[in-house]
Amino acid sequence: MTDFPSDFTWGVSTSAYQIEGAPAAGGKGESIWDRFAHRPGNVADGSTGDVATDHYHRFPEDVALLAELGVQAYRFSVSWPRLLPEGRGRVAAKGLEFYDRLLDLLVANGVRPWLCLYHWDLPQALQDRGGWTARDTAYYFADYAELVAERLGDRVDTFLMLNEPNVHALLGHLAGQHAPGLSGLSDYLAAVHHQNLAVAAGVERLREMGAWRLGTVVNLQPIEAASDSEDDRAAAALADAAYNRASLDPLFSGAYPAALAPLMEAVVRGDDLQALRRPLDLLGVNHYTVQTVAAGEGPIGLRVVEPPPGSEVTAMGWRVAPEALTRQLLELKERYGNPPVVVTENGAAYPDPPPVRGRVDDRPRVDYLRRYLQATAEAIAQGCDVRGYFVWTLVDNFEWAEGFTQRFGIVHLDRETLRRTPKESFRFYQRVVAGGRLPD
Ligand code: IFM
Repeated sequence: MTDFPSDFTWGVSTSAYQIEGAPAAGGKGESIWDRFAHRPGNVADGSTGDVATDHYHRFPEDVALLAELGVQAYRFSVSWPRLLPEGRGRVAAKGLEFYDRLLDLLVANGVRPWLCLYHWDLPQALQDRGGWTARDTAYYFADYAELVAERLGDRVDTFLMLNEPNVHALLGHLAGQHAPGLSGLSDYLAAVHHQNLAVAAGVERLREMGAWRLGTVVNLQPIEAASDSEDDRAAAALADAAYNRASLDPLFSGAYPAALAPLMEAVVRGDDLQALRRPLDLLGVNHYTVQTVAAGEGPIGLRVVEPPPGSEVTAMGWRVAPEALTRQLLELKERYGNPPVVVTENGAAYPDPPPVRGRVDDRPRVDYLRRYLQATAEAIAQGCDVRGYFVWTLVDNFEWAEGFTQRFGIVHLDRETLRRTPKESFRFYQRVVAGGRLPD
């Protein structure tokens, strides 16, 4: 048996665009993902988040699943354009009502709401003004955070600022694979910096308003060089700076990592760097895999190397390497002085079989979760201040550019009927949560 600390927080994570559907209900405004997913060729199976898991209408069923699972916390995101259709100014009362009802139900079921303010679905109206390439977006974000805190904050346990600004900047503003589909180096650099400003401005605003626990969320993964050559090692250092450090170094030490700093000069102004340094109550770490990079073409001169044939990978093609999570958590401890950390996402996509007599046999996911939980426990044993673990995700949902081709849920979704069926991994996680330990 592997025990976790008795005050460890067990949870599950989701995000608004991936589950809610109802893209225009209650006067919701268009988001950049509404626009991007509808453009042919952007999503693998041509799907969109128009229906998603229909959580907007079925949230009572999803909260009942959370209660059955027994988790103490639920991390979800609020859709900015559902509350502020134009991104600022006019508030959509129906949008607030939806989150009001969700929060009430969570609290009534003893599930603590962990509210993430932004998970990639920027109001299109703000994109039309430059989105994250515009500095003003950071300050509109702080105004939006204030609105959420004022109107919904009385039931919120923990506020998280942005989800994975590093991935949002890289895939959405450099690789063009995610909304808003940009691919210029200057767009990328601006998106990195302005999201960092948004985190700082959001934290500052909420600190003035109340005593919530405040954090933000990044996706971290160790980066390995494809070879020992100087070029590959330099490419790995740059990838590490862009992926793992561009959102965190400014927050913890008020500076950009050396490999990126000269490029960032184009967007940093005056005393920005001092403003970015903010104490947080916790850092959310999303972790899935490890990556290998080599020197290559492209705007920042590197390429991602696919895992060699025969590697153990998930359906996303991501290497299964639980020891990399331990390594990642230890690295955070060394780099930033052991901040309080919560694993806010971890999980895996596999081609699950369909339900048979109400059961879904997803043993590979159970195996993945077991090994990654063990890796989390190992990091704790080595002194990392890890305070919680959240599975990604509750119900199979819209996996961005992969659409519905990838299933990450511990609950199976029938896309025709929208029926939810808990998988074996749900039962496994239920046991982990109930006992606070990893069963043999
Ligand atoms: O589905 C995503 C989530 O939105 C952000 N983190 C990674 C998950 C799996 O790709």
